[in-house]
Amino acid sequence: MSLVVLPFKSEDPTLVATNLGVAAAQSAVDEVWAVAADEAVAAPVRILADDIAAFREKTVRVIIQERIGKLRPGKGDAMNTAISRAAEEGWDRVHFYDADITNFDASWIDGAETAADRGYGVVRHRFPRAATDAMITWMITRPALARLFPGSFLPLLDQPLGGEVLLTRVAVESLACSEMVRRRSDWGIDTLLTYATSVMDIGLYEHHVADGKRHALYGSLHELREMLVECLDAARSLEGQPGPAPGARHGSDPAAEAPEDLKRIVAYDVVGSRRLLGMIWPEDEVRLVAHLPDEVAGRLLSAGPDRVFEQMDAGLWYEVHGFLMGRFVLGDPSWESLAFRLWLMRVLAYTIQHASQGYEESMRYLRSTVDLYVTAASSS
Ligand SMILES: Nc1nc2c(ncn2[C@@H]2O[C@H](COP(=O)(O)OP(=O)(O)O)[C@@H](O)[C@H]2O)c(=O)[nH]1
Ligand SMILES: [Mg+2]
Repeated sequence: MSLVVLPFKSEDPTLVATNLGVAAAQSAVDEVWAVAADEAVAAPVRILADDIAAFREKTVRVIIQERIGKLRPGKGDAMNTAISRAAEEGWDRVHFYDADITNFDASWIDGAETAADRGYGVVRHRFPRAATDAMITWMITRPALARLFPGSFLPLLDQPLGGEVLLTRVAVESLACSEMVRRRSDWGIDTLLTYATSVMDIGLYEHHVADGKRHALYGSLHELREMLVECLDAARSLEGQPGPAPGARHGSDPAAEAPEDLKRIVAYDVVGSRRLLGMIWPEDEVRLVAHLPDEVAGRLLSAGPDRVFEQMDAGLWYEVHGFLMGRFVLGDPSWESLAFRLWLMRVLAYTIQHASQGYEESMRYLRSTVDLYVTAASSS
C-alpha cells in the first residue's frame, strides 16, 4: 500500500493538481495527499483534487498542515503532519514530492518503488542540477556532512536537501517518534530527514532521475536567505550526533550525462545578487568576524565584501563554514546577516571563477571541494 504526499504553499493550483493527477494515475499508488500551508491555498486545489479523485476512483485528500514543531511554521510542519498521520494509518510506503516539479511522471514513482521492492528502507531521488543551482547543498549541507560524518556515505549523498523521497513503514514510524525531526518545522526538515533516515540502518538507495528535477528557480539569491539560515542551523544541530553504522547499506544508480539544456541554465540572477554583497562591513558583523582566526578575519575585513568576495575559495570557505557551524545563532539578526553575506561571497566567487568553466568542469570542481572537506575533517 503506497501513499504519495505533496506539500505545497504558494504554487499554481493547476500545477499542484497536475502532479496529484500523475500520482493518482499510478497503479502502485493507493492514495494521494496534498498538504497545504493553510486553508487559503488549500481551497482552489481541493476543487481540482475532487475531480481527480472521481476520475481515478482513488482518495485524493487536501489537508492543512498542523503546528507540530518549535521553529518557524513551514515545510517541516507539513511533512511531519503527513508522517504522523501515515504512521497512525499504517501505510507501507510513503512517497514525498515537491509540488512545484514540472516534469513529474511515472518514472519517479516506479524508480522508488523498484528500489523499495529490492529491500531498501529509504529511497532518495537524485538528479542533475544546473551548475549554479543547489548552492545551499554544495556550500552548506554537504560540507557540514563532510565535517561531521567524514567516513560515512552522508557527505556523498547527491541531494541531501531533496524533498523527493520514499519512506517505508519502519522509517515512517521511527520518524513519527523522533523529537529532533518533529521540532524541525522549517526548511531544516530535509536535513533532519536525511540524517535520521541515514542512521536507521534500513538500507538507503539513490534513484537517478536523468532528466533532472525541473522546478521554479530563483531571482536574486536574497530569495534563498531564509532557507540558507534554517538549513545552516539544521546542519549545526547534528553536531555530536552519531553517524551511520560502519558498512550501512547504501546503493545508488550511477550518474548519467546531464541534459544539454540543463547544462546551460543559470539558476540565479548573478548581477542582482552581486549588489547584495555591500561596499562596507556593518559594525555588528565586524564584531562577529573578529572571532575568526586573525589571519582569516584580516583577509575578510581588508576591504568591503564586494571587493574581497573573490578570495572566498574552497580553502577559506572551510574555515568560515567551520566558524558558522560552531557559532551561528538562528534568529539573531547580526548572525543571520553575516551568514548570508559570507555564503553570498562564496557562491559568487564560485560562480565567477568556476561555473563559467563549463558544466562538467564545475561539477568536478564542486565534488572535489566535498572530497577536500572529508579529507580535512578525517585528519583533524
Ligand atoms: N505545506 C507547506 N508546503 C511548503 C511550505 N514551504 C514550502 N512548501 C513546499 O515545499 C516544496 C519545496 O519548496 P520550494 O520553494 O520549491 O523549494 P526549493 O525547490 O528548494 O527551492 C514546494 O512544493 C513548496 O510548495 C510550507 O510552509 N508549507
Ligand atoms: Mg522547488
